[in-house]
Amino acid sequence: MIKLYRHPLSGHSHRVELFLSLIGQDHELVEVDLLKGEQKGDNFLALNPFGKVPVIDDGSNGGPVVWDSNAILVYLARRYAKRTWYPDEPTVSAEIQKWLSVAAGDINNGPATARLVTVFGAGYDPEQAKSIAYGLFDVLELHLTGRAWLADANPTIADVAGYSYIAHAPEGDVSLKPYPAVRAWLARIEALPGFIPMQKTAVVLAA
Ligand SMILES: N[C@@H](CCC(=O)N[C@@H](CS)C(=O)NCC(=O)O)C(=O)O
Repeated sequence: MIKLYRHPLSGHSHRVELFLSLIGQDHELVEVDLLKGEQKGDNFLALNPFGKVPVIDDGSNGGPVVWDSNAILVYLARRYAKRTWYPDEPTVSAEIQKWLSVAAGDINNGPATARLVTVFGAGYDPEQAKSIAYGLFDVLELHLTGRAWLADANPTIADVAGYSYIAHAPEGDVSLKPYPAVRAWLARIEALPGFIPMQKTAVVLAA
């Protein structure tokens, strides 16, 4: 069975857990205690030299260890999912890659970083993170107006990669209220069979 090393409040971990659930793939969750620094211990560094969750170990199915949430989505989609989650037509796969890059860029530097400050007290500049988040949401709102999914006519791994930190942006004091098309897209993901939410945190500032 696939082992998923994760932390319950990590959006990067949640996107992988969400995808495993959406495609109905059996897996075992292995908790990594980030607050105690377990991710920087020798055992975990042997899995991911960057010392970050998520990581999957698919060794029991003859597969690899994969770190990086987006790389894991690509692996799982190609190996276990229906083709529609990651079609290989050049135009669609380029569209998907654009949004995976946005997930690793502005989503990470915007809503994810703003939430790191409010929820975990991380020492980043909250105003800079919020400004990146609102800039991103302005673009997303336009992109999702008149479109159901980010990259194709069906949901793809681009939507999965985008979901967790955008849905939890209010925990970082970033409001989703001005963005009805973004909220409708989140609701469409939440209505998919197999959807599982990420645990909410105690610190929730703006709705
Ligand atoms: N690019 C990585 C980022 C993963 C990441 O930032 N993980 C955070 C949790 S959300 C982590 O493990 N942080 C612990 C640390 O940096 O010590 C991915 O997409 O998987």
